[in-house]
Amino acid sequence: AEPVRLKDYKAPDYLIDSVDLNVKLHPTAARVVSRLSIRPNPNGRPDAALILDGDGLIVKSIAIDRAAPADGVVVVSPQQLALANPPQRPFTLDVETEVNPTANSRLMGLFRSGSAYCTQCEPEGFRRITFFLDRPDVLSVYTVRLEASRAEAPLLLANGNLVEAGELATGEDGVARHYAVWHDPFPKPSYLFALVGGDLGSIHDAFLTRSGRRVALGIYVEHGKEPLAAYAMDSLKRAMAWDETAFGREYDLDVFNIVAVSDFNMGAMENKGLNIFNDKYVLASPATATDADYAHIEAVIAHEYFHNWTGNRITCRDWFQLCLKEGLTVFRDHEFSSDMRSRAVHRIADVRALRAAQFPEDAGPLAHNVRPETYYEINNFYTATIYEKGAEVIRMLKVLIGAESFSRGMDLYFERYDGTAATVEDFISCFAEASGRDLSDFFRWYRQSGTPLLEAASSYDASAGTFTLHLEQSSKPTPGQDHKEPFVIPVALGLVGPDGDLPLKTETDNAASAREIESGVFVLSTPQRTIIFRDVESRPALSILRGFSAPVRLDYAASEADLIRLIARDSDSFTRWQAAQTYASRLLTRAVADIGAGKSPAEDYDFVDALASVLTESADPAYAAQMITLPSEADIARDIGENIDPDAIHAARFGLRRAIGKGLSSHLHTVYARLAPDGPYSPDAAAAGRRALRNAALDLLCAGEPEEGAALASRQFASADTMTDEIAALGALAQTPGETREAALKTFYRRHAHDALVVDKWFALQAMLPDADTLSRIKDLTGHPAFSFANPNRVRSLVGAFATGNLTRFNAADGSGFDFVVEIVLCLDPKNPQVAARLLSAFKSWRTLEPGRKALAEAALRRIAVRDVLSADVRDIVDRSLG
Ligand code: HT7
Ligand code: ZN
Repeated sequence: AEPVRLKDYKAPDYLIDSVDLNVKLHPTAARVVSRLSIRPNPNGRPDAALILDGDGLIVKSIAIDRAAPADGVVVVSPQQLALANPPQRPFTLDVETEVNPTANSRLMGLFRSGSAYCTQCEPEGFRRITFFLDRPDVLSVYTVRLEASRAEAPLLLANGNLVEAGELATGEDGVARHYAVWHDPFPKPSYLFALVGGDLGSIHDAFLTRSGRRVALGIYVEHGKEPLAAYAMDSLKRAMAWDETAFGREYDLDVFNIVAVSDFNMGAMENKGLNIFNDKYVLASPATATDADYAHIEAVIAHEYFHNWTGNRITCRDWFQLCLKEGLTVFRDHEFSSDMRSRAVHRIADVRALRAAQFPEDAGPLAHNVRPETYYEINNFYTATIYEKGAEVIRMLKVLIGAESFSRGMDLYFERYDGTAATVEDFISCFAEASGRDLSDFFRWYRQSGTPLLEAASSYDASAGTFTLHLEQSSKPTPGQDHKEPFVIPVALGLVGPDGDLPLKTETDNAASAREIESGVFVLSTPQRTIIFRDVESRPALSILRGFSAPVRLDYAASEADLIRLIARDSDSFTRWQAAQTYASRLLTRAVADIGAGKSPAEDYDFVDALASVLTESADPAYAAQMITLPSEADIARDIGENIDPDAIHAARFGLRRAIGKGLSSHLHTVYARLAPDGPYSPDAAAAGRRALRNAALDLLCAGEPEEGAALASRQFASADTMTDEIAALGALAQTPGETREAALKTFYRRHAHDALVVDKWFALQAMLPDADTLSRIKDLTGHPAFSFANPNRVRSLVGAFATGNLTRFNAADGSGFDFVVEIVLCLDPKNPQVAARLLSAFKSWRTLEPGRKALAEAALRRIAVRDVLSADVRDIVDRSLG
């Protein structure tokens, strides 16, 4: 098959001004009558054929201008409805189709979750409901009439405002039916269409917009779970208020509804006025959700709400522009969460997530541009590169042009492109105009894939009092891109003396350049640049890439003494944390090499002492928790880069945890005792930070003093009144194989067997155990009554957690982990290709493995590639992974 190419974009030949849908819900034969008001697009090709997209549709009737078309005028197949010579004037097209929601295991189009009916149309699901120009640049006003059995679906929701509802005469089958009509006045692309029908419980509230309009808010959940939606509602109201103050964006409909369902391919969907959510991102109580879950709920609720302006009011011209809505909306949700919580801690968490998910993507065979130029399957482009790197690029833009110009650029974007389907060029042009800067080189961040390497080297001349910094950037080839132009990299930095930050003075005659340097942000837009600082009295420690000012890999050979100084003194909370990570990463990399050479790793007391000071001096427990948490095994693998032996990495990390746990024992015990829960539960950042530090201390104690640690963990497991503390204690106990662990696992299941989302945590924890018998445990768990391959959350928590969160067992030396995941991918593919393909992308770093494992991973991938019948989703991932 040929890929879709950005350069081939053509405006649609026809426009669809309005869509009237009449949907009769039925478990196996839902009827959809659609009336489309179509007209030729003045910007399209005259007399072009009209080809509407379909996917697996059964056609019942067709009319053009309300009359049956003559033979041959309309050619239909399940995948397409074509008019070779459509009227060259406005006309209506009526089509009645039938679909089977119960058989829809792909969870795209109209499907059922439990007994409820719901839809997922992004990116190309609307064509599984009715024939349409299913592309984001066709904007239409929708009116939707829903009809259903009142007993089966007392609730009928669609986009927009409710205009009418009522009872229908009981039919011959004796079923009492009712209807509801929803109208959405805002023209929207088909991917934002949604409907829900079912018997659900709900909570309601209202939001008064800054211009005084009252918006009715509703969250719909399974009956009995209403109290669990309170935090989501609170998050929604805070997000609505924040968007008004931070971005000047007000909500525009009379209602905003959220429906939580348990069968969902992704996190949530921003359908206009009717967001549909994976219930994982709605339901929370202290006893069932961790602090991380609360933070995710807040972030995802906000993210989908923010799409109302960045995605819905201004949408994407085509799917190549996906980052226009996703990167920007992630940027906005990060800003929101930073304002709601600790900005410093949030930045660290975001960078950890970027490095864990996006850096390996950029370094492997699935690397692609933030704005891709070709795709085979758009479903596979909902990636960390589009979302997280897309957000980083916008963050960089803000650093580059300054907050004021950035804010003016955003206002201009909202004003100029409201109601349109825009491009990334349109977006960037607003900032070029607002700042008066030429951003054409900056645009390379959208056109070139791969993570640039920023190399820094420095020298200090004591007699001259100068500190010279040399910066150099380089980028490795990525698929389809052998050569790269230099990126525009804002490098925020400072010089740290024994007592803290030093003033930045430079040796340059150029006033603009001096101003730039003295502001602490240098722009590296050429392959290299040298900066000389003057009046530097003693050798400073370089604090570079403050705030993680650009998504690059940094290579700077800071001395260990400098790192210790930064850990103690850096005024930038990100680089202070980074110094601790860099120090740990060095120790771990050395330890991996030692283990590989059959030697035992050397101990380092300076690092342990530095962490001791963090524990005694840090005022913010959440930040201290980040400081004492070592790089993950995947982080270490990435730092090493090639010839990866996951077992050596695991052993090295365990060794360092044990050394810290032993070395800091008394500090950790003090912290653990000092931060014991007191007072009523609060999900706020301060209380969550205390729990985070206490549990990080417990984890290290368990590594350093297994018996004492296990005793603390057992006590915590027995008495915990929050899920955060309960799962942390279970995780700590699970470090040691044996009776205690198995008993705790059984107890946890017994306590929570009725709650699928908590059972998911139980699956995930077991899937990530480093023990040799983990795979057989997982295989057994696939037969557990709580597990189902039909539910994406279950698959992700068991198989997904194994493939992406268990470095040693997924990459087991005998290839058993690869074989298992391949087997699951093949079995899932016919049922839910989107979930299967996402699982397969866990192989994205296979080329970095040591030769034995690498060969086994390749063989496993080839077993998929040779299959004749594969979904487009899995075919695309396997071909690119091997390409
Ligand atoms: N815009 C949405 C992306 C999405 C999606 C959501 C649920 C199921 C399938 C989906 N395909 C694409 C979610 C978001 O980023 O906000
Ligand atoms: Zn989004």
